[in-house]
Amino acid sequence: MTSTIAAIATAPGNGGIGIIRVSGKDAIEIVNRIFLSKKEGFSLLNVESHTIHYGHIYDGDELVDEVLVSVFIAPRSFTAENVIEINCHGGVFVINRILALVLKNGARAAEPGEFTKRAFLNGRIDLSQAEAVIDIINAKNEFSLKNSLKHLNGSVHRMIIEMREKIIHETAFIEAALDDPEHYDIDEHTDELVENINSIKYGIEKIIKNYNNSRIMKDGINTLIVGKPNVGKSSLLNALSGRDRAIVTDIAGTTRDIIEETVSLDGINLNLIDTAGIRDTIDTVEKIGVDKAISCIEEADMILFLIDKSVPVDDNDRKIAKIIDINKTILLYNKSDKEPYDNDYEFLDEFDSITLSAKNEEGLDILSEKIKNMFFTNKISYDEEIYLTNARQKEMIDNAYLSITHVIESIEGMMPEDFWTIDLMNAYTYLGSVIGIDLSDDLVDRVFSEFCMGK
Ligand SMILES: Nc1nc2c(ncn2[C@@H]2O[C@H](COP(=O)(O)OP(=O)(O)OP(=O)(O)O)[C@@H](O)[C@H]2O)c(=O)[nH]1
Ligand SMILES: [Mg+2]
Repeated sequence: MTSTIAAIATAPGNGGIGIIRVSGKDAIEIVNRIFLSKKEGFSLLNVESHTIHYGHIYDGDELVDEVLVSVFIAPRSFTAENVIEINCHGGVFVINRILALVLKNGARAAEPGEFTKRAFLNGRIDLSQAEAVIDIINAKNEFSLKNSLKHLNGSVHRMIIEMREKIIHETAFIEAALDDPEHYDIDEHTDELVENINSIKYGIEKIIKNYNNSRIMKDGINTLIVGKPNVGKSSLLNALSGRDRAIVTDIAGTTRDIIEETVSLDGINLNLIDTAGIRDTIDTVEKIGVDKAISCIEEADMILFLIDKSVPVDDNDRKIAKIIDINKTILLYNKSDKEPYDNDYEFLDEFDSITLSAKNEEGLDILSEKIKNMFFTNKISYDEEIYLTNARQKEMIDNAYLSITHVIESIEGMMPEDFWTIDLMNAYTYLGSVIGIDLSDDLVDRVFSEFCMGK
């Protein structure tokens, strides 16, 4: 880990300012070779940490750009190494030229994620924090960004460390009791053990539950638009997305396939999914679409269920009302601009509903409000601090959960104590791997190669 690495840290192609980041033992020396300040006798080698310097980058005698250079001296930097950031005026050409100069003067091009990897290997951050950096880079919306920042504070880390401490404590007690039964009585301790294990199990459950919510925040709410044919589903998709995304006609059975469109409501991403109108049909193609629509119902985070107020309700409406989960559904009485048909809506009483006109775009603001409320109050709690940010962590925490469940089963099934400790230690290892303890290099490499260059 002695080489000095460099990369462009800002998004490619962005105008304005570009940043080239250099990290490693020789970082300051390398940049000092190409940086000139107007100040008499100035050298970057003599400056203090956390200072910024104005000057110019030169390629030999040729002026390349006017820059600001920030200096962070080891270990007080992100990577815990000497770090220099060159803020230049940007333009793809200039940034690349400065990077090339830095490389020519002794640095090597950083691999994707190498800066963060160094921070991890130098003990500056744990793996779950490192993964949160990936999420900051990729964050799709502001809530997601907020969560990523929170995660960097290490709340998952703290919680897992505590669980691991408890596990070690319990394991040690069991081992001690096996070795020295005269002094340690396991039977007397069993109740407390079960209580502790259950609290760990509860903690893991909480983390798993929040993982699903964090997926929603990052990737958006999968919002399914369902209803029988011709109720105005595609019209609603178009109205919410502000463009003619789906074909709208007065012919029932227009939409045959799944149509997706992402819209943003005050920072919450909705993945709107328009589907084929659900009805019994003998048309082969339409039937495939109907089956697809039905199969999406289960997985949707939220359902917008449309009823056409201007026509009689029928068995198709009733069937849909039966197969959707009322808790994640908003019922929309559409076509409010038309003369309403005198229907008995008793079978829909339980649904949370609003009336609107997709065609005239009336009532959409109330719908937005309702979606947001649903998201904020019923489904997601934003104050919740504990989130996992990716699938690898999820897999490990699932494994930990399984191991803990086995411990409880072994205790209840009066299995020999050896069985308890095996599963306890498995849980301990899995929890550790969520936050990057005891990882094989292979895994470290895999995780870090997901990072963008320069981060
Ligand atoms: N008056 C009125 N007409 C509407 C409204 N919403 C949709 N329509 C009309 O209803 C017809 C069907 O609209 P679509 O959006 O294609 O309905 P759909 O539910 O997607 O229909 P399928 O794809 O066939 O299942 C079209 O003629 C729309 O213009 C509305 O709020 N008011
Ligand atoms: Mg349609």
